Amino acid sequence: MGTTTEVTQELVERLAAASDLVVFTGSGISAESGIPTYRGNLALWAGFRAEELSSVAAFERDPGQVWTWYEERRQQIAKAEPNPAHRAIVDLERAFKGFHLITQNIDGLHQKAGSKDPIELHGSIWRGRCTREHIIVDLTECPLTTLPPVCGRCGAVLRPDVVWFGEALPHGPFEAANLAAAFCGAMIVVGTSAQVMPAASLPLVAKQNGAFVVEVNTEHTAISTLIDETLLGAAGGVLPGLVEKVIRRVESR
Ligand code: BV8
Repeated sequence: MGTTTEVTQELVERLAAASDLVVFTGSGISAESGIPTYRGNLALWAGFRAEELSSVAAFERDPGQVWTWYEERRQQIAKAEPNPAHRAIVDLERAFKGFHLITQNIDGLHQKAGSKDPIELHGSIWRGRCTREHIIVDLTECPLTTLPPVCGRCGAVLRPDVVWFGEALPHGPFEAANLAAAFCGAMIVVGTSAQVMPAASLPLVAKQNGAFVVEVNTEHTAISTLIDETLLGAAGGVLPGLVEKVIRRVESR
């Protein structure tokens, strides 16, 4: 379980040798785009912890308050641009036949960077779900003219189409993520503290199935002692260099 601040040749070889590569991201990858992380400035809002506001109980108690929080995050994310780390992942997707991007992020910045169809484990802040009919609708209007937004079909209040604490992850995406993790030859984990379950189990699923697992983070995380390598640094700073070397190695085969 090594720690490095340099992109070593061994690291490049192990990643380039993978037939199937998975990239798994958390909010740290969007930090350099100006989006606060959960353990960072997003931790507290109006005296509430993020975990408290991201809950059915909070929404039932005061849907207006929860929507005010999500709308503030939407407006902040709408102004944000993908950073070099998001773009490096798009380059990886082009270079590897077997490639999956799994994200815990609801900000949509991977898609904005050009990633094809990331597996969104925790949903998206750019979709809504009808609280009566449970249909999912795109909610790209920003700022929202009506808060809380309502269902265009039945008029019931919409909720953000995100997974709240205490709620199960959507079956399809979680199943697809587990399969991708179980069958990959290597996984790059970027910008997650790996504390929220069941998402944080995915790097361990990959490790247990023989994959080479490296994390890119500004600090050690809950999985650092359980995986192969920790590449210490800001994702926007180190990922482009790592990806460039890996792609050159893949293309030299
Ligand atoms: C469920 C959407 C059951 C909403 C999110 C005890 C043990 C195990 C589990 C639990 C437990 N108690 C409770 C649970 C369950 C709970 C959980 O795991 N809680 C944690 C806090 C202990 N999990 C759940 O509730 C899940 N559901 O268990 O349901 C069930 C099962 C079946 C049937 C019915 C019910 C649902 C979890 C999903 C919740 N929704 N988001 C919204 O956003 O509003 S989770 C949300 O938080 C994010 O999506 C993400 O997953 C998580 C935050 O983690 P990170 O993204 O890693 O962010 P963090 O700030 O922690 O870390 C940032 C990292 O980046 C740091 O390491 C930092 O160093 C690094 N970094 C910073 N800058 C940079 C950087 N790295 C690189 N470059 C940089 N520039």
